[in-house]
Amino acid sequence: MFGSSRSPFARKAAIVALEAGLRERLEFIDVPIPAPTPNAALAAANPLRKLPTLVAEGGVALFDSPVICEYLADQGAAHLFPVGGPARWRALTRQALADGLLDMLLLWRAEMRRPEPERNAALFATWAQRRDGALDRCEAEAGVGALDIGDIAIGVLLSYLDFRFPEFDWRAGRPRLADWQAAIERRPSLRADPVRS
Ligand SMILES: N[C@@H](CCC(=O)N[C@@H](CS)C(=O)NCC(=O)O)C(=O)O
Repeated sequence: MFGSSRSPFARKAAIVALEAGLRERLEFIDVPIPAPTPNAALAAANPLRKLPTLVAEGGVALFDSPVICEYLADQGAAHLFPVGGPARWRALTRQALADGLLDMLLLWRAEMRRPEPERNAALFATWAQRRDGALDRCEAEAGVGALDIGDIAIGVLLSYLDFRFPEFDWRAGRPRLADWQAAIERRPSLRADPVRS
């Protein structure tokens, strides 16, 4: 699997590999972001050159992270993707919520790297509203139901916020989510180093 120690999406896939008992069979190839030159093997597997990209047995390339996670879970942690019914749509939608906010946070960081006069201030206001709304949804739903891919995606999202946006106190006003995150972070799969475990 092509990934990066700093990619939350690659971390999500590595966590699912651990939950599925597959981590030893997974070779994690750490690709720097931004890369000075494109990684040729990654580009051959995925023309979008996104991380993570998994080259499965038989040479089949799989992406993006929801597809990789479902493939890995299918081999040892199938409960993470409930089969059919409301539990499935809830799990997938919560994964999409977390992944969607992560996509936005990557754009946020890119915008912050531009010189201040060139930044689009209006973007930050709408991003902040969407971020807060998504986190409020997570607060409202914290701890409901059995562990699934939505929970893993939200756990990854919250630790990315701690890592990249330490000045933003997402825990303020969200006590259930804060307690929930402290608990899920104790799982061995979330404690593990995504690259070296
Ligand atoms: N929707 C994709 C998003 C993947 C993504 O944006 N990965 C980032 C790293 S966190 C990436 O590859 N960035 C490098 C680039 O876009 O060139 C997924 O879930 O896998």
